[in-house]
Amino acid sequence: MEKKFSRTLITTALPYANGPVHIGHLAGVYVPADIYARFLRLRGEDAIMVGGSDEHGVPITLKARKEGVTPQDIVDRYHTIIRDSMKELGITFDVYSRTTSDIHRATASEFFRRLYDQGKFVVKTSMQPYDEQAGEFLADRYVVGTCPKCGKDGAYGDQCEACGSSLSATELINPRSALTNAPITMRETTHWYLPLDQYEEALRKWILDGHKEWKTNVYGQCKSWLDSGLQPRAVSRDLNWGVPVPVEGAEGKVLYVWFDAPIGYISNTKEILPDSWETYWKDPSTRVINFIGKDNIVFHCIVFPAMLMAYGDGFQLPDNVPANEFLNLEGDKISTSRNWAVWLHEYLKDFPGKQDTLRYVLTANAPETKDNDFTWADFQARNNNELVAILGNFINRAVVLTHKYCGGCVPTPGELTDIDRQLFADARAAGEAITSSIENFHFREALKNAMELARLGNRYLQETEPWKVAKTDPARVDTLLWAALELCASIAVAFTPFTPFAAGRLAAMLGMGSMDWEMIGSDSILAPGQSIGQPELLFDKISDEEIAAQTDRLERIKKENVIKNFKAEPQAPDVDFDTFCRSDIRVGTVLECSKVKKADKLLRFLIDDGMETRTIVSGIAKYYNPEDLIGKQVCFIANLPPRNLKGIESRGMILSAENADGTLTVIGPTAPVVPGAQVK
Ligand code: B3M
Ligand code: ZN
Repeated sequence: MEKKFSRTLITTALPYANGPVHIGHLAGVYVPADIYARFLRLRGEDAIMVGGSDEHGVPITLKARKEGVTPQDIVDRYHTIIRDSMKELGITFDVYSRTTSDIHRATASEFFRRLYDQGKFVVKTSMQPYDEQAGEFLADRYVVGTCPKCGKDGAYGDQCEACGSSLSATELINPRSALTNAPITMRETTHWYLPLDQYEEALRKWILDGHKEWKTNVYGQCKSWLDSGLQPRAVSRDLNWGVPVPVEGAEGKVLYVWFDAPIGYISNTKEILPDSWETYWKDPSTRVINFIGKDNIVFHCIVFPAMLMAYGDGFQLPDNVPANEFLNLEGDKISTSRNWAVWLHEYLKDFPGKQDTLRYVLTANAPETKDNDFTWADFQARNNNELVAILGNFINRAVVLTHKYCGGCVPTPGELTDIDRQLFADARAAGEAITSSIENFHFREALKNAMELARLGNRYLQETEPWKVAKTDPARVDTLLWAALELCASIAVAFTPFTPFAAGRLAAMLGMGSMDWEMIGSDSILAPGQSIGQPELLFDKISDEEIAAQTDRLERIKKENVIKNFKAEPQAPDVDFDTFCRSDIRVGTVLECSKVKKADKLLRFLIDDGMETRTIVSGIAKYYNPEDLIGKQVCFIANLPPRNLKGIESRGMILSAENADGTLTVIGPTAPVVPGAQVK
């Protein structure tokens, strides 16, 4: 294929430094970007991958306030966790920087100033919610109140989560500040707006006519934004955390986080290439690829390109924006606030040395065309049945057989037969399929084609049976194992983008020198006579216990969330006092407690009620070990008519409280009392 571009600039969405990164970020952005970058480098292309933490924005200030620390403390903490964990996963950023760096603040500031000086902004004055107590303007999200649509309290100024309506802060009934709970007032404020409407035509042409090859999800979203007409967007905010608006009289105002964040791609490039960064941004023979998640499409395809158009000076627009859909976790949307995620830094602790497994699973199951689900069962199955049983198994067989029959050296091949030639032809075809899939950002398909190499190898050994041939034709064994080892070398190259750690160990085992993408399918990567290393397992099985530890954790989190979100039932209608007093509630001591046969819900109690021994049957067997209740004091209603339950006469009802998750806890006195004491 003719190469149209001289170099590639790969950008990766800047994760907010208000939490660690999770598998959703990885599957959506960082793993595919890294596969792409490693692939281009193996092809000998000039490619750089830039990234960094997005350290501005309201959520960071809120988290800081909640913890009683500064926003800088928050971003320092998470920037370090994010940077280190991505490095450990083998994401090969050429630079991973941050938007609080001096170079970024200067770059973003200059960018704004140039647009300002050239009159590219419109200025608008509007009324915005203000918190008098905190002395701050509030973003819509930080105004709470009663939803005008469904009447539930706790709706946000931008949305009611109870009924799903989109709102604006001024529509809320009894609007209050989420910071201080004080009632809000409205104050006048002035901001700078980028008139996106002025760029609409140019954007339409560039995307709708010029980039029909973009992924349908990306193209479709752009089309629907453009078709509904673009509006001017504010690019400044009233906030004390961010890049100050570099204009006199703009004290207390900062650049909107979505204005400065994409400029981070430019600052990051400057940081590593202070002298040649412009080549990567302004030379038309540079290709720019933005890796992002679907929620960032409008900013990368509409807003940032409009900013670049407004700036001019030769800045190139992205060539492609291969945005991914979302990854869910065990059927539920990943959520930082609900802690419903697999966090990368925790994964690395729980599965040391298993970076490749995560990379593999997230690629095999990447949400490229639709939302996908990560499950621990699938994670285990893909590791054990694919990485171990197919890929690891082929490599291991080839290396073990070489030690057994060829003295641990790459043998010299004899004459090749059809089956040998076919092996290399198939491997070359798989290599070409991997290449074109990666070039088209179809990473799942690329990985499938890479696995095809290992399948080919297993089939080859199965069909040629070197262990049998060894008895009759030792020279032929040399050819067979030579071919198998050459295929192993192809695999080392092909898997470098996907599972770089295993690929590196494999290359070392085979004594390979430098790698080149074109080697895939070649029959002359290895030097005959060269000794190879001892067989080493590239992948280990993941046990049921390891998986259970993860699913138990998720169960626990689910329960915690149910309890956190519990809303008490509204109070029941009043009863008069005399009616209430007719219930005779007593305390009794449990003398005996046992399961009721053939009734898995029921426990049978013998209770000392101060007068006699009373039998009560209660439906709480799921929540207690009967022995644990013996000797405890419980409250029960003493004057209910007897009931027959599974052939036992139950005289009364033991009182329990129902927790948010439906579990029952028996109610008793907080200090011992005499059996038969009345509850009043
Ligand atoms: N930090 C949003 C996000 O993490 C934002 C991306 C910025 S990319 C310039 O979804
Ligand atoms: Zn509502």
